[in-house]
Amino acid sequence: MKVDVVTIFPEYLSPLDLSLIGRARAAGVLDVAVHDLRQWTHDVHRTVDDSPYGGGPGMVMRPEPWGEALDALAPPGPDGSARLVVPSPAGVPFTQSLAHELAAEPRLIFACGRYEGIDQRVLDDASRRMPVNEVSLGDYVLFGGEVAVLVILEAVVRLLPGVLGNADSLVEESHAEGLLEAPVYTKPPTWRDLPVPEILRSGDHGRIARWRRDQSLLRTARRRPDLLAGPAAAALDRRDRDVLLDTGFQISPGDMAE
Ligand code: JAH
Repeated sequence: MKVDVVTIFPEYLSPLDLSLIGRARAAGVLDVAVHDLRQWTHDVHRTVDDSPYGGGPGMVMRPEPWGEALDALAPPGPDGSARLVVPSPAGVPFTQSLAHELAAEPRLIFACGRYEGIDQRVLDDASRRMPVNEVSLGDYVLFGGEVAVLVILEAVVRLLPGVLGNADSLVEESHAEGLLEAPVYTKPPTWRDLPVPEILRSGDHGRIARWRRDQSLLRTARRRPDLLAGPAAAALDRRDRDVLLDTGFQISPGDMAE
């Protein structure tokens, strides 16, 4: 996979040289290039922003440098293989499912906005040539898209073949269940007077699996009830429903499988 990142703060992306992403790059699975947007400015002050049409606070990123950057990295014409990803608090939620989609692309371009964001015409123009995804990591506002790109790339790169061992593809499958994971423990059996739940040391794999399922259900009901309101509810069986009902959690009949 080839990845280009365009930013006015290239040094913010230096964590890409470290750890697993650095290892994926060393292994040849991943080729990342970080570009300074200001290389596509022409004025002496290398201006990238201006005041918003219609008024309002802050500044907006001017379209011209972005247009030249995207023309240089994904030239108009045949070879339409790149996909543009733009982190924004106004984007669609970034999910594990979108991470899988992006991991299947040969070429990703990330555009890091700053200030109040990028002139919308940059995305409208790019979308005439390539798929464009404005994505949000959650309902909070950062200074800019750089740290969001690090998060998205970490989620995508660990899915690339040859980056991780199989232990992690199992974690993947259980998250695909749409429930939060049960708590985990390792040695020692008691630590600071806190014992590991006895059942996990019992060797009874059937009871352990049921205990973990119950913990997943109860955690999800308490912490992320939204996950139990949608399609995840359809994957709940009768026993799951009884566990939840015992705790007073309400599931709409329409959300349940029969
Ligand atoms: C802020 C451009 N959902 C996380 C997130 C992603 C991007 C931004 N903020 C939050 C952002 C300012 C300018 C992007």
